[in-house]
Amino acid sequence: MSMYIAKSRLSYIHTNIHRTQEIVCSQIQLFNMTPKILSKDICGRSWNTARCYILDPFVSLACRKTKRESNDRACFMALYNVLKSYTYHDHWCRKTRRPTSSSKTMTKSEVKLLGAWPSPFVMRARIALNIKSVSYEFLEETFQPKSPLLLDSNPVYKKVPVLINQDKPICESLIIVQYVDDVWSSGPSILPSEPYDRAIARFWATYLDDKWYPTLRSVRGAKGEDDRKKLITEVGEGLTLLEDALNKTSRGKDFFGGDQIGYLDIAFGCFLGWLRVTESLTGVKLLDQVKTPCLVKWAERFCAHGAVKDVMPQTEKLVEFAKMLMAKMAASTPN
Ligand SMILES: N[C@@H](CCC(=O)N[C@@H](CS)C(=O)NCC(=O)O)C(=O)O
Repeated sequence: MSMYIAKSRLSYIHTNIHRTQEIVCSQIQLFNMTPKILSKDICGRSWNTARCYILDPFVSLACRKTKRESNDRACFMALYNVLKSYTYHDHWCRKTRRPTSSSKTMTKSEVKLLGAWPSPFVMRARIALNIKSVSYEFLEETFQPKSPLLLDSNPVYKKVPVLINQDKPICESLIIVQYVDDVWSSGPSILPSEPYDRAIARFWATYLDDKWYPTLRSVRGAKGEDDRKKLITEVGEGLTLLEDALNKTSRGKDFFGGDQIGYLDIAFGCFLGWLRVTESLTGVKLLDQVKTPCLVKWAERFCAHGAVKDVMPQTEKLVEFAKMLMAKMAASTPN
């Protein structure tokens, strides 16, 4: 059985989200069916075109979500994101190409993510896939030794994450996030639409990977108290720069990406777990209410976000993992 949502209902999305939720959820519950959206004319497109694009790659995501999670809210959110993107004219124009094989709905086994639970870089890929409501198989890499799949799919760096889409591997977390944004372009956009904003987001993401995070990581391996203090000061200075970047790029909204989590939110947010680990191990508050008040609020919002909260490891678990790494490092370092 199918569910039909008429065009008039689409307009509810913007004007009355709660009512829309009721409509979608009640119909899903009522029929326990494959959602289908019918509209004679959406944003000036013909019924056939609209039907083709809406039914083909996107709605089945909502459908699969309901089956898997038996959760009306999750189903509604997936459906809502689909509908929302179709009511934006500019968004619609980007989607008028016939879906290529790579943008069609993929079955679970077609998308795999090779990762490791404590890895902040892996979290980036997971958040991006969650934002786009893409189902994927998570393959935990233990590195003992590195699996043949990892060595085959990332022979250059031999690191996780590796996203494997239809047997094609994509390596490097930030490249994966951009790839996910390109392939599943129907979902909420991850990269900013303006070239300048994209450039700025990429600038800060590169700063985080090349400078800020390596400094944070080296706090754990600091040689002596002076070295540790110097590194902590550098981390704090970086956070002040990022506080400023947040104020500029968010333009008063909740995230670096504006109203929604975007590229820079993902690039930075994935390090929050390890930032807390460093705070816990050193006893120094790095994300500080006085020095970086906006980042403190942003971090709370980021961690509570639906695409993030299930993939953000618990700090205590990460602290245990960090202690194990430090013990291993100490054991292998000659006196
Ligand atoms: N620049 C890479 C970094 C990935 C990375 O460092 N991954 C770590 C896990 S957090 C890894 O696979 N380490 C295994 C190794 O270095 O042998 C990215 O952004 O994906």
